[in-house]
Amino acid sequence: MKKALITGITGQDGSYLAEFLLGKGYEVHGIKRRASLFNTQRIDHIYQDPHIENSNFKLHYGDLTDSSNLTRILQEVQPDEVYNLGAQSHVAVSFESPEYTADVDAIGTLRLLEAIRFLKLEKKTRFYQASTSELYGLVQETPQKETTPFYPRSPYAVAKLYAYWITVNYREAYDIYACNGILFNHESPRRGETFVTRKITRGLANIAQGLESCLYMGNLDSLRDWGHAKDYVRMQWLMLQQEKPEDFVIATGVQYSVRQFIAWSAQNLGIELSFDGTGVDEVAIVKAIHGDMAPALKVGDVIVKVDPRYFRPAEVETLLGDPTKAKDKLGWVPEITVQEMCKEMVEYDLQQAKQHALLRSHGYKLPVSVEY
Ligand code: NDP
Ligand code: GDR
Repeated sequence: MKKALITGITGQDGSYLAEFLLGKGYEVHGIKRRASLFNTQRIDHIYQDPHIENSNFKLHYGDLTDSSNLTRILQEVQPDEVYNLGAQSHVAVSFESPEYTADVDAIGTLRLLEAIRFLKLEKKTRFYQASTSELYGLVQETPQKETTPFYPRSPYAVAKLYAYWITVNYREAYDIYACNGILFNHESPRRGETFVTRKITRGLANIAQGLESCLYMGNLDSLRDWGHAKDYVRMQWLMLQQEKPEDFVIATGVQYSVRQFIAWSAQNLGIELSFDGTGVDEVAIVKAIHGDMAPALKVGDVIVKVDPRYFRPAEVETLLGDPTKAKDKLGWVPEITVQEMCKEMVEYDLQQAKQHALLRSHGYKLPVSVEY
């Protein structure tokens, strides 16, 4: 039985990857951070009581800022594959916590690679690094592929640039099987609530159910190449199954604006929107309502407003990936379209909003809005 160790197992990708690897018969180990509240909601459905014998899903307390902890876990587990998905992964937050972001996202990667080297696991352990389309930042070529020059535009992207190159360096210097997956944005109902797609689907579902009145957004013109996280974790595994380690762009090859994603999300709730104004004055107004999913709304309501507080100090305006190499070498075919994904996310968030509305009508106080 192969053993995999996943950092960031409690995150969106970690949870899908853990499910995927368990399905392939792996023994899956995950590193989770100690938190004052439970932080395992995304993996509770695959959790196994550690008291049962032959459990093939194990969690270890740890942190990417703690070398001795990482080294001890690697020594204990002796993994065949390490997936480094752990990160302070929010671009806007990285402008507020740049040093911490560098420590976790850049030096955290080095710590893991050093642990592999220190424990002499170079020949045994294959390493996947969660690299990102944010490396392209101020894009130098469209669409972006493996050879496109990088131009990072945030402390997050700069930290990930270090992680990208240290992964390449350890591959070349120590012959470790180490790969970068340069993944473009990927989303799902498990996406963190402060990333733009989930902020939109959750915010509009809450508004439709009367839990909130307005969704405040940043740059609506931003263009992204969005895929589904389930499709993307399959590629993370495939990259570690090749004869020799290489870096791959994973993307759909199609881009849309944030405004378009808002319009689709609204349509999935039976709401037609009209966008008025531009830049900081832009708003979206309810033009028509179909069906009964938005009982709290009426025609003419303003439910989206741009708020400059969500503009970033340096923005990545456009990203569009060219996944040709992954298609040719890994047989990459994304199975879920962005429109299908948007529908799935809205349905999930509408269900949640209905439950919250019911609980609220019985006196429970629940948080509904989020920053970023
Ligand atoms: P999430 O933000 O959902 O998950 C991040 C994970 O990292 C969480 O499990 C989090 O733990 C953990 N983590 C954060 N800080 C630390 C730390 N100091 N030590 C150990 N673990 C830590 O991200 P995604 O699942 O969306 O992304 C996975 C990886 O892929 C990240 O590295 C991200 O930067 C990268 N990426 C993501 C893309 C996307 O579109 N989703 C695209 C390209 C790259 P906790 O739950 O406790 O917060
Ligand atoms: P991104 O994702 O920065 O691409 O990083 P995010 O969803 O946060 O932003 C995408 C684009 O939408 C614009 N935007 C807003 N973003 C947020 N969060 N909130 C808003 O209100 C808002 N309004 C407009 C942003 O300015 C941006 O242009 C994600 C993360 O998962 C990274 O970890 C990963 O590396 C990259 O995707 C690929």
